Amino acid sequence: MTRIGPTFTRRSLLAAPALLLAQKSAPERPNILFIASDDMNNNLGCYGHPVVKSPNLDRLAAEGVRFDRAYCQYPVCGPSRASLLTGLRPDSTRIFENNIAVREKMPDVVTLPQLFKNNGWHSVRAGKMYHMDVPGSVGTNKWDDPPSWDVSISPPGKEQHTVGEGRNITEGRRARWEWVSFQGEGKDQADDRASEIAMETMAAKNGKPWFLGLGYLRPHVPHVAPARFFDLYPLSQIQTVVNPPGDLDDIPLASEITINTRAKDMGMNEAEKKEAIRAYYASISYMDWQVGRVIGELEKRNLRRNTVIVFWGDHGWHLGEHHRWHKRSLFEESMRAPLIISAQGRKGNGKSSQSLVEFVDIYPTVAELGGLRPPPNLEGQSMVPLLDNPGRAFKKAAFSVVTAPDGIMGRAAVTDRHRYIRWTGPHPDEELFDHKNDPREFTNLARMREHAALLQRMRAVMDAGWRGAKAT
Ligand SMILES: [Ca+2]
Repeated sequence: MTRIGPTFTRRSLLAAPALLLAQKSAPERPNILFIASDDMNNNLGCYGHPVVKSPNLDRLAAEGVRFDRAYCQYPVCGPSRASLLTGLRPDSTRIFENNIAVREKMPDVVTLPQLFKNNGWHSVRAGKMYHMDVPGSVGTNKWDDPPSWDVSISPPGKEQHTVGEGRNITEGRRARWEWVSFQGEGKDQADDRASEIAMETMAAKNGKPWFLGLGYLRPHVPHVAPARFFDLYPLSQIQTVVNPPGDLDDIPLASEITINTRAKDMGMNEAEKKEAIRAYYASISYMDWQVGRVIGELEKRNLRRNTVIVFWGDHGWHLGEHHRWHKRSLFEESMRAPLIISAQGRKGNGKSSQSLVEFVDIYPTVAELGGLRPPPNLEGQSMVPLLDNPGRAFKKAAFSVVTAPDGIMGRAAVTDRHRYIRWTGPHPDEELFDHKNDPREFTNLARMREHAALLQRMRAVMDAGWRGAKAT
């Protein structure tokens, strides 16, 4: 116990009477079950998907508030997670790529799990919370942040080496879309082990509440899941996206370059696309099943009432929209991700919120739900008012940024109705979409003279930035 020193003791003695009083009236310190799913877009039953089966997350959404317009601050794993877990935007974290440890750039930052740890919570990581290269670095702690945790575990997993039926659909092309359907429960999978660690954490009796960062790898590729989850999705039921001819004609070169590592549709034909989508869906249902196991254990131990559950995907994922099968775009499917918060007794539980929220808002929200004061320099705002009144107005815009080789940088501002994207670097350009008339973002209005006034207004939103879009 390194923190017990003269200073701690003296302060404790002085604080003791006040603390006792406060404890009588204040609620118990809640456990925090903080669940991340990798490359998870909004294709969940609770978000209205017609085919995907996610009964456990649907139930969680019914017991909490589902955020329908939650946006990540960078649509790639490492930068998004660094931003979310520090409550700071990429311009402040200066993490614009994968494979950078948070503490390299911010030695003194107090991360969200660290805040809880510093205040007496038992802080545990099971699986991918900060960046982890999947599947290459599964089982390693390469880009973890040790000061965030009391216990930090990267369970190994067999990933694409799992014995079963499957293949790499895009073999020999500049992409990898591999799946394995296996028999049995998958005790050799990292996600299964992560659930076991989570359940062991709940069983520990150390007198402390816990903060549990539970990071699932699925539905990130390779899509490895028990056969019964593949069986949920007959190929005949899978529908592929139809992009109108010429969809990409009005898309800036910079936008194209952000995904140039992958060929258009990864060179897949219709049958291969369906096979790829089925594998992604099967991985979602497997991850959902893991979530169900963990929440079931929580209920069995009678801990559900005093546990705040937060579920988030680190960014979205394209399944063929604009011929993309990846993240790293500033389109809706890549920038938006699922977010569900379930805290007992909130008036908005069972409802959804259409208000714009950003992933930097998660840190101050969870801190408030734990009764903790977050660091003053955070760049998001607490969503707790939305947990009681999900229909309440919140932010005027949500922001995301993405980078690409040769100094290309794209910034997106999403308002209630529009998306504006500004590209800087060697190919400066703009995009503007009207979600009311064009929800799938096929027509770039920035190229049309008749929308010049709207373009000016959206440029002003971008120029004012997040400080100008704050909730009041
Ligand atoms: Ca990811």
